[in-house]
Amino acid sequence: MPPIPPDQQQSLVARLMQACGGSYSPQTRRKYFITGPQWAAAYEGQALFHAPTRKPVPFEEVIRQYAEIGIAHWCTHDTDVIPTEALGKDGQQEIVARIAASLRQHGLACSMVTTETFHHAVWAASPAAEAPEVRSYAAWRVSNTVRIGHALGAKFAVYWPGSLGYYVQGAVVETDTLRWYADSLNAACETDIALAASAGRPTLRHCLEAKPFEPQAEILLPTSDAMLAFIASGLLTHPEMVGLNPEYLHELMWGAAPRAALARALLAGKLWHFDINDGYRLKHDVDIAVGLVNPLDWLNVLVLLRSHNYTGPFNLDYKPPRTTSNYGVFAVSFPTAVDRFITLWEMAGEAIADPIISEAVAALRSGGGPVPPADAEAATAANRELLTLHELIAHRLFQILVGQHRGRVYSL
Ligand code: 3MF
Ligand code: MG
Ligand code: MG
Repeated sequence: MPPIPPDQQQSLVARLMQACGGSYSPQTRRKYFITGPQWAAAYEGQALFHAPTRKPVPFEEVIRQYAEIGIAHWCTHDTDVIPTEALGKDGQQEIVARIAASLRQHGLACSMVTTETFHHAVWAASPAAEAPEVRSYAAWRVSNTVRIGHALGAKFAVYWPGSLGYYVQGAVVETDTLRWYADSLNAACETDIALAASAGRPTLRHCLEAKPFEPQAEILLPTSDAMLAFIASGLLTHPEMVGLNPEYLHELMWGAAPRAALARALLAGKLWHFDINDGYRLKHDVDIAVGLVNPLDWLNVLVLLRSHNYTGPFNLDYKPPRTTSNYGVFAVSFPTAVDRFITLWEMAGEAIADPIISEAVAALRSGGGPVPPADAEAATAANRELLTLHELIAHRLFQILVGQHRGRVYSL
C-alpha cells in the first residue's frame, strides 16, 4: 500500500469504521443510562511519563459530540470546567449557566458531578490533611460541587478519594484521617439536604469510588468493600445518603473478581453508580474502553447486574488511547465503547434467557436428592455428575459471547 497522506487519513478511518458495521443508532444508544464524562472525552493523553497527544476539548464540543453519538448524559469534575480560582465566584455561575444552555441545546442531562480532590497542590496531603485549613477548604469544595450539581439537575455526586493515603508511613494517623474525611462528606450531605429542601428537589446520591493504588502509594479506602465498612462505621451523619460508585478496573486492579465485588455492593443496597472500562489485574489504572480486554468477564458482570435489576448509570470512565486523534475520540472511541456496552448488555439478556443455562442452573439448585444432613459422602455423591454443569455453563457463556449459540461455527 502506498503512504496515506495525512489529509486522507480521517476518511480512511471513517471508511473502515463504516465497514465494521454493527453500530447502533443514536436513538437506540439514548435508551441506555450511559453517561459520558467531560474528562474522558477531553483527556489529552498526558500521564506521568507521557506528554499530551491531543488538543483540549471544551465542554460545548464534548456535549455536542455526545449528543450526536447518542450519549444522553454528561458528567464532570468541578475543575474540568471551572478553573480552581473561579470556584465559588461569579465566574462559576457564568460557566454553569453556559453548561446548562449547552446541555439544553443538545438535549443532554447532567447526571453526576464530582469534586477534583487529587490534582491541585492543595491536596498534596489529601483532602483530609492534618492542616485544618485544608480540611475546611475540602468541606467547602465538596459542598460547592453539590451546589453545582443542583444547579445542573444532577442526581449523583461521586467522590474518588485517590489522594487519601500516603507514600511514607508514620506521619499520617489513619484513624484521624478517616474521621476527617467523613467530616467533609458530612458537610456535603448537610449542604445537599439544605439545598434540596429549598429547591424542592430530591437530595443527590453520594457515591464513593475506590481505587487500590494510584496516585498515593497506600490508600486508606482502597476497595469498595473498605468503603462499605466506612459507610457503616458510624462516622457518617447520613449513611443512608452515601453509596458506591465502583469502577470495573479499580476492582480488577487489586485482584478482585469485579462481579463478586459488585455482588457485595448489591447485597448492601449500595450499588448506585458504576464506572465502566477495562484493563488488567495488578497493573496501573490503564482505563481501557469497556470490553477490549475482558469481554467474557464483562458479559458475566452484566448478567449479574441485569438479573439484579441494576438501574443506575453506566459511566464511560475510560481514557481514549494516546494513539487516537481528536477526530478519532468521537468518530471511533466513544461510539465503539457505547456499542460494545450495548452489545454485551443485550447478550447478558440472552444469557439470562438461555434455556441451556437456565436448565443447568435449576438442576444445580435442585441437587441430586435427599441425603442425611450429616453425611458428607452421600452429599458429594448426590451431586457428582451435576457439578460438571459449572464448566458447561462457562462454555455456554463463551458460545453466547462469540455467537456460537446462534450457529456460528468454523468449517475445517
Ligand atoms: C480515577 C477515576 C476518576 C474518578 C472520578 C470520579 C478521573 O481513576 O476513576 O476519574 O472516576 O474522579 O468521578
Ligand atoms: Mg480508572
Ligand atoms: Mg472512575
